[in-house]
Amino acid sequence: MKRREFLATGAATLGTAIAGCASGEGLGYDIAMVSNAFVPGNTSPVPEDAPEWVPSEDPTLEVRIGDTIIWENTDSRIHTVTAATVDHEEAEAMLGTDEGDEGHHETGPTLPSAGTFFASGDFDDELTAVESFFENVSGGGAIPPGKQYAHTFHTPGWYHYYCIPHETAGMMGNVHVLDV
Ligand SMILES: [Cu+2]
Repeated sequence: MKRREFLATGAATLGTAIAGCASGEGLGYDIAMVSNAFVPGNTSPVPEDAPEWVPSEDPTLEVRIGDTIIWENTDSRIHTVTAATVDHEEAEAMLGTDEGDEGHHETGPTLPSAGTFFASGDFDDELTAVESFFENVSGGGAIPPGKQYAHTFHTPGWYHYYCIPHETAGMMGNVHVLDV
């Protein structure tokens, strides 16, 4: 086909790569994992009434209850998807990033409720996820290049997540699950 037609088709394909409907069509994922960043297919601004701990500068994907988000590692290095919790300060101490990190939150991130933690590797909590990454327990939650991680959100609210080895480089993002 002609180059112009090809470009038009490419744009249409990109347009379908939004949360909740990406599976099996378009790019096949909602959030790309690139060098030191999460890149959602589309981002929403963080409103002023969001909790104080939600970093407004991080890319924010808005979804609805029951939506599944698919992250894909489109990079050549490994990454993780790890939700930040009330234990985040302790996790940063383990990561050695607790000093000089302006990105996080005097109050500490809190998930909408207990049982809503998520992480590649399916660990039970944030500290276990970080520990397992460094001790390489069952792969440590690392997502190799070309692989995906998916999570379905059942509880409305704000979620903040990061990549364990690249948080200091600013590899962080937010998910806002709308109550609809
Ligand atoms: Cu990373």
